[in-house]
Amino acid sequence: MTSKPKKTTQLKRMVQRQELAFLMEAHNGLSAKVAEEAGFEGIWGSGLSISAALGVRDHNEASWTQVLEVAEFMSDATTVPMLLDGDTGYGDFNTMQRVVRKLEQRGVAGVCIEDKIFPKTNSFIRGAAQPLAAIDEFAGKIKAGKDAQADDDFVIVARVEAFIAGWGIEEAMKRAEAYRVAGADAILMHSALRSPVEILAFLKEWGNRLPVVIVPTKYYQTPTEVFRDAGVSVVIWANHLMRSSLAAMQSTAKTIFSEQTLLNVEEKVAPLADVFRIQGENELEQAEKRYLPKHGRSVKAVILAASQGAELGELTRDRPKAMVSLAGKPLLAHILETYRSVNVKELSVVRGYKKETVNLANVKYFDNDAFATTQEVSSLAAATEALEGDVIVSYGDVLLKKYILQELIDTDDDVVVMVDSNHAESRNRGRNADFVSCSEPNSRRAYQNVVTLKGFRPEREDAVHGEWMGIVKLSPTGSKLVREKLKALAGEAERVRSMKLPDLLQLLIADGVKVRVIYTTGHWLDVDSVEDVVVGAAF
Ligand code: SPV
Ligand code: MG
Repeated sequence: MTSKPKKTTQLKRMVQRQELAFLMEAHNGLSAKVAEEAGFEGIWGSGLSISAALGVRDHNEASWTQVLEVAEFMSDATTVPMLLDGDTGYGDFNTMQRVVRKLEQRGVAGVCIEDKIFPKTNSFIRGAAQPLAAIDEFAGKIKAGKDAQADDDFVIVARVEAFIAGWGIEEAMKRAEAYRVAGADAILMHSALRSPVEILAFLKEWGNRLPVVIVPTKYYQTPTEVFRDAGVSVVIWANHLMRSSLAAMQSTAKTIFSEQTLLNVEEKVAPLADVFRIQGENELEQAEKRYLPKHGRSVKAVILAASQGAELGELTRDRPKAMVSLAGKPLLAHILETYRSVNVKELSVVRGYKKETVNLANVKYFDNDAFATTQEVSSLAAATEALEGDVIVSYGDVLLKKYILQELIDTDDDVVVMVDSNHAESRNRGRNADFVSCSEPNSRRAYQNVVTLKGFRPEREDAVHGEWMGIVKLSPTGSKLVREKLKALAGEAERVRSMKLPDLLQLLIADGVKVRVIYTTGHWLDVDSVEDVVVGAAF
């Protein structure tokens, strides 16, 4: 493995090479990681974005050591170099020297300073009213910075604000040249116009004296090819991660505020799994395996997929229902994917009808060869070996949203079932659903209490509290209870033959086992008609 050059060297090469380079704005560790993951070779630690993310103005309201803290998080979070927006250097030449040393210590590859007066304000706010630093004073600051750096490759970019302040090309040229002579590694020429005329005029006159960096926030309509042809070295996309996250946060906050529920937001925000991935949770998990004494539990799944599903007609002539294609892949593949997305990796499938067609990879298979004359409990019994530890048992024809699995994973109770309290629709469709009665109906109170399952198919209509969703989670104790029950039933082959999972759960309840209920509404789909296959494809 060839190791990457140090960050300072990477940045210096980006600035100096012929090929155009891009820096993407970031303002904290997360956005820095996002920029690197997207493929950017380097990061712009934007003063505007960092201050906005901190909830303050781009007016040196955050102290430079506070900016330094943020820069350190960004630098630690990434392997690509960062050019930090150092505003005016936060003081005189002396402060600048301290800033450079501190940035080097924190792994920042370079700093850009602008020729304004401390405290500065953003270039797009009253630009023409902003005073510029005296040229010789600013040149002294650059020289001091270059003298302070311990690493030869640390980059100091001098930013010229002449155009911003309403001065012309002559002043811009004079300043750029003075800063070059003072030792700057590159010139950032800024412009607030909507066209690149000032920038192109400068580039033409400047030639190749030093690499030129630009920030096309206002003249964003210019094709990048124009910058490339004009000999620009680095383009900075200066604030677009901050602005895109602001827009997303505003929309999410508004929706949750007005709707008082997360239902319409959950599927639109980044999944928690992605948050954990970008945080490197995986790495910690590996480290825990190496350094911590063995503990912790992983959840497994057993999926019952033995039946043909004759109600799907032609679709299940040559394969079981679980292998019917939905949006380009088998129903079972969607189910396995959902399990894997919540880190349930040990997956067992019980097959029966046309078992040779149930052949997805990385799954442990159990067979119920008597599928034609038996029911679910016989299939479950075939997988007794997998009923060990924390196990979720579900059907090969039930699609679930992953938060439902996550919710089950997070429970500690011995036997837990999911119940959809919005069962009216199933009733309307006259489906053969597993209606249940619970210790209390779904309500605010139900969220505070532990609701338990009283039983299936209650006789009285008003005792129906919902529909069992065909999913049950067992703790290690719950798994043991089920194994023991299956063993006890082993001698009663005739009885077991016709038993479905609800019958087994009913037996446990009769034994005094508390079956915990978690209520939900929707977000699952029992595929038991051709129409469901169509709906499922969009699920
Ligand atoms: C920043 O991103 O903070 C900059 C660029 O300095 S600009 O906002 O264009 O001044
Ligand atoms: Mg700035």
